Amino acid sequence: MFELPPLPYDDDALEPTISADTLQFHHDKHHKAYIDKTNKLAGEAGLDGLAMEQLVREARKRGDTALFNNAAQAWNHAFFWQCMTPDKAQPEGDLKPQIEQAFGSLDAFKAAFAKAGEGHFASGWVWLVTGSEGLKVISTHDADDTLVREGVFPLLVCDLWEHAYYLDYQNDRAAFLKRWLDEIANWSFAEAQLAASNGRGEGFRFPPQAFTAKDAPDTADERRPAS
Ligand code: MN3
Repeated sequence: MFELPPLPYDDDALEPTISADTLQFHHDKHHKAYIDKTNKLAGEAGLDGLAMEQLVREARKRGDTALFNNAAQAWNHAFFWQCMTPDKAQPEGDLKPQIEQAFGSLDAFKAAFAKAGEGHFASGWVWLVTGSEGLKVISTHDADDTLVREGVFPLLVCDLWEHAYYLDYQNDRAAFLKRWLDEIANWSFAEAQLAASNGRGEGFRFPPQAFTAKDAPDTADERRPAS
């Protein structure tokens, strides 16, 4: 059985960019519902005991859309919480030059990310990923995620579902994305993911390691892009 991982900060830690109300609803209601449905559907499918990453891939392989949607959303949200921080910072380390190489500058990256997020029709996610072609921005629809994409390793994601921003920004997704990038994007998490994609350190896995260190990952290979 999967448990709802707690937020890695207080409900009001991301204010005013994201209100405590939004974060509470988003985490305590939406994310919890995905976890609960995943547990129910995984049990019915005879897939108890798999890691969340394996479950997402198995559900996709079987064409079990309901299980895929809930398990992928359970994973995506756990990853998304890590992609935000109240500790303002700028990209450093290897991340900074790689962003500059791929996009020209940090501002150009932000513009590309915001444009992809704004232009994405309806619900989904906008990602910064790395792979054999270097850093790229992609968007995925609904629950779809990077776990089922060969050779793609996620560094950062922003939730484009209306529940992520509607209470605070109403229909202004562009304003949400701009402030998200400028004020709360977690560059040090993205940098740790980038290092993990190169075999240095542990990449994100469900549940986040701070939540249950005892559930240590079994293999390191699964987290790396199949380049
Ligand atoms: Mn959401």
